[in-house]
Amino acid sequence: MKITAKQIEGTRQLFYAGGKWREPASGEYLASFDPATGASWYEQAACGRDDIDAAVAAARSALGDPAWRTMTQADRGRLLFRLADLVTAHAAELAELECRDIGKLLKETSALAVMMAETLRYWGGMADKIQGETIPLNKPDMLSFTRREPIGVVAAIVPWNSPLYVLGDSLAPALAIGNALIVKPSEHAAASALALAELVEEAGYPAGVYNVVTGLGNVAGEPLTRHVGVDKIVFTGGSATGRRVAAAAASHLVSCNLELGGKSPNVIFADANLDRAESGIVAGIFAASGQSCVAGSRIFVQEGVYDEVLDRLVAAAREIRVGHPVKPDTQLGPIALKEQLEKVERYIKIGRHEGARLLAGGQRPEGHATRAGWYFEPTVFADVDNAMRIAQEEIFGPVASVIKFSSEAELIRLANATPFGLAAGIWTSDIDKALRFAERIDAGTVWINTYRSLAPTTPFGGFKQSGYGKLRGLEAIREFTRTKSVIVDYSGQSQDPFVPRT
Ligand code: TXE
Repeated sequence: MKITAKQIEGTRQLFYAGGKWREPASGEYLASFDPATGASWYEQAACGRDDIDAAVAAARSALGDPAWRTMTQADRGRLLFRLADLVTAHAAELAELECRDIGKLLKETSALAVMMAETLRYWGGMADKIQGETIPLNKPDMLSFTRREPIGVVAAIVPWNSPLYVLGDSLAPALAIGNALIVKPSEHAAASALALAELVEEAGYPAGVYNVVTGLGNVAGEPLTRHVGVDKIVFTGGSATGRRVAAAAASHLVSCNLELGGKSPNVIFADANLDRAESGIVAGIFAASGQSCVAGSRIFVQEGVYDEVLDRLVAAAREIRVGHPVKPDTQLGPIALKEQLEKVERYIKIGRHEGARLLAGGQRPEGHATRAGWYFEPTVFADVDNAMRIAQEEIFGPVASVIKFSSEAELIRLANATPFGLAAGIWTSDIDKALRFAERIDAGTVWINTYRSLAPTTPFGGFKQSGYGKLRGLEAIREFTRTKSVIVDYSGQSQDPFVPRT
């Protein structure tokens, strides 16, 4: 791989379309910053409308290329297995690139690269099992059958928080099914999508099946979502941008998937195993510095154990080792972007102003190792009211808002009182209570006595303002195919032209 952290440092990276590395038409490049130091470390092409046109033309031509169009489903599966093996072989380099780009712990980016390869293998196995149905008609000597066809050109707009892993959720089904893909990675985290282009090429994909356009959201992303040559959009990112993407999709009547933010409840009942619950709560809000769409940022604690859980959580927050993301003993790395760090700081002021009790963190840490980068201490707000902004709005940082509740009915009411509906967690030893919660909560994913457990086999996507459409699992087949119904009359008789064949 040529695109490794060492090799791209200080360089300009071109964009990738039609199997070629290209200069952006603007001739301009954008700096990418290393959150651990705050310094620029490479530059990416600032793509615009002309470059998007080129990428769409390349993808459309791949769809017509017999090497891709007539490739058997089994062979498309084999290609995905080959790509999965290459990702596995280069997981360390991919992990290092992402760690530099977004400051996520190297051990987490390493795990995510391996998980992305697993997603590719899941869809590699699926490729030759995607099939239509034969449907009986209420007529003799007639039948209908369905074909599941690729939709065409899929645009995947990817955020900065888990770029490679999120990309895998679109890439794997899109290519298993025979679509062509254009990736627009975040301007803050493009390196892994670019590096992947080398592996896609090495795996043997025809040119134009995988393309990467880099640059700003409104300059490169928006024209891509409005392009009439794009047949499907998969967007993962913030809710405000999600609304713009949905409007762009509507402008040329194509469907889109929106995987947006959340304000997920993570609930501890008094009968929970508190040791397990504590680690699940910490995993939910402090892992990845809280920059996760499924972050369990509203922590509901039942009154009988409220003080004990608060003590545990505050002690755990204070013990978390904040430091450089490459160091193996670091538990919390920097925030990925300066703007994001400033957003977190704004919410600390808001929380204080709203009257929540700040029990831990709330500021940038002291100390030499973390002075230069965009670090923030694990933060706990107690006595939060669910109506406060720190309980309603996505902060996307290591900030826990702890809310007390008494009864199950009150909990369901409060937990559902949010515009979002992405995920939810519950900690209890009472299976009846857990299942009642799973049924009544408005969330696309519910975790019982676990949190942040993800699998390529299990549909994922939010309710309410967390978006729509499902990635992962069998449900994703629908998202990346179009169904064609074929009706056949094998009676050998002419039909009455004036009576519909109902
Ligand atoms: O995301 P954006 P940002 C949330 C989180 C964060 C907030 C803003 O709360 O603080 O969103 O983050 C591209 N047309 N999440 O500004 O803007 C952009 O270039 C087409 C939650 O970084 O949503 C990038 O590739 N594309 C989330 C991608 O959209 C556009 C993960 C996401 O950027 C565009 C990240 C446009 N008009 C942030 N504008 C999650 N669901 O996990 C931007 N983009």
